[in-house]
Amino acid sequence: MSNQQIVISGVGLWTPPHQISNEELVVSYNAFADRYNAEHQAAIEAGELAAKPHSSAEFIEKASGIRSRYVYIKDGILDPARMTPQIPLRDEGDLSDQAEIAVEAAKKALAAANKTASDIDAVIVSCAYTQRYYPAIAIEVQEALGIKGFGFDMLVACSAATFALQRAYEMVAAGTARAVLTINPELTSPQNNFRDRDSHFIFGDVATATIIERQETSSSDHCYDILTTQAETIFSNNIRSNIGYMVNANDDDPYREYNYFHQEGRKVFKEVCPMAAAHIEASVEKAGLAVSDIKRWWLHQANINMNDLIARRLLGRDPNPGEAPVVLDQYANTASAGSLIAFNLHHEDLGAGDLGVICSFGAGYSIGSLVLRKL
Ligand code: CO8
Repeated sequence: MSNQQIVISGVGLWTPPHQISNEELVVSYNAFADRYNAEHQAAIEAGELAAKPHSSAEFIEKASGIRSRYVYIKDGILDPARMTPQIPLRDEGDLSDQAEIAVEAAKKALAAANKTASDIDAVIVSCAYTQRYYPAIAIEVQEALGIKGFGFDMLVACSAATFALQRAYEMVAAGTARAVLTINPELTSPQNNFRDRDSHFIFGDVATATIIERQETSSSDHCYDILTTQAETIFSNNIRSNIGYMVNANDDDPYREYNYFHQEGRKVFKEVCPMAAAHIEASVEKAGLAVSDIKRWWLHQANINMNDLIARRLLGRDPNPGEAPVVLDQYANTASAGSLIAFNLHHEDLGAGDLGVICSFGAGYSIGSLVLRKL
C-alpha cells in the first residue's frame, strides 16, 4: 500500500441539458434509413448496395443497457437529412465548447474539494477527443478559472480519465504540483456516426472533474486515499476512429465511416472483459487486498452486459444492488467519463475505511484503475 496519502478530495459532474431517448433516436435513424433506401433504390435492387435495415429501441436496451443519453446540442442530431449535431462555430476570442463544459465540471469539483484556483498548480484535460490540437483546451480552462502553473491535454480514449488521475497522483507524489485538477469533457456526439445502425446509440456527452492533492492539505468531507494505481495498454484496431489532421492531405472524405468511431463490438466484448477482470484482480492484490474487501466498484460504463460479466468473474456472483453502480442506462457510453460519473453519483454514502475501485477499459486497448479507501 502507498504511504504517500494522496487523495481524491473533490469531484464534479456536468450533465448536458438535452436528453435523447432510444425511441427518439430510432425514429430518426429509421427515417434516415428509409430515405437512403429510397434514394438508392436502383443500386439496391441491382445488388450493388445493401439496403439499410431498421434499428430498434428494444435491441439497443438489450444489447447495451442504454435507455437514453445526454447531448451538448440536440439540434441536427435527429434530423434525417443531417444526423449530426449542429454546433455553431465560435470566434477564437470566445471560450471553446469543450473548455466551457470542462469549466462547468471543474467549478463543481473545486467547490466539493473546498479549493480555489490559487490552490491548483496543474490542469489536465483528458478525454477521447479534443476539438483542436492547440492551444491545449487545458490551458484555455486554466485561463478561464484563473489557475497559475501549467496545463496540458492528453488522449487515451476510454481510459483518459483514469490515466489522467494517475498522472495527477504522480505529480503530487513527486512534489511538482500541490494539487491537480483533471477534467474529462467528453464531447462525443460530433464523432458519433448517427447514420450507423451498429453504433448510433452508443455515446453521450458529459464532463467530469476531479481534484487530487495531499491528504494534509485536504479539507473536504469526502476524501479518498489512493492506495494503488495501475495502467495497461495493448494495441488493437478493434475500436478505431481515423479522423485527424491528415484528412485533407489524404484527399479523404471526413464523413465516411472510416473517419468516425467504429468497432468490432463482439471482439471487443470477448477480448476486453477477461483483460479487465484480470487487471482489477491484480490491482486489488497490489493494494494488499482481496476482491471480497471491496465495497464499491465504479466500473467503466460501455455496456451493461460487459459490466455484469466482469463483476461475475470477480465476485463469483451477480453484484448486489449498489455494489457496482450503473449510470449508462441514463448517460450511455461517455468514453472515459463513465466510471467517474458512477463515482460522482455514488460515493458519499461510503463510510471511513470503506474500499472501492475505479476502473476503465476500452479503445487502445487501454485499461486503468485506482484502488481507493475512504478517509
Ligand atoms: N437495431 C437492431 N438490430 C441491430 C442493431 C440495431 N441498432 N445493431 C445491430 N443489430 C443486429 C445485427 O445486425 C445483428 O443481427 P444478426 O444476428 O442478424 O447478424 C444482431 O443485431 C446482433 O448484432 P451484434 O453482434 O453487433 O450485437 P451485440 O449483441 O454484439 O451488441 C454491441 C453490439 C452493443 C456494440 C456490443 O457488441 C458491445 O457493446 N460490445 C462492447 C463494445 C465496447 O464496449 N466498446 C467500447 C467502445 S467505446 C470506446 O472505446 C471509447 C471510444 C472513444 C469515444 C468515441 C466517441 C464517439
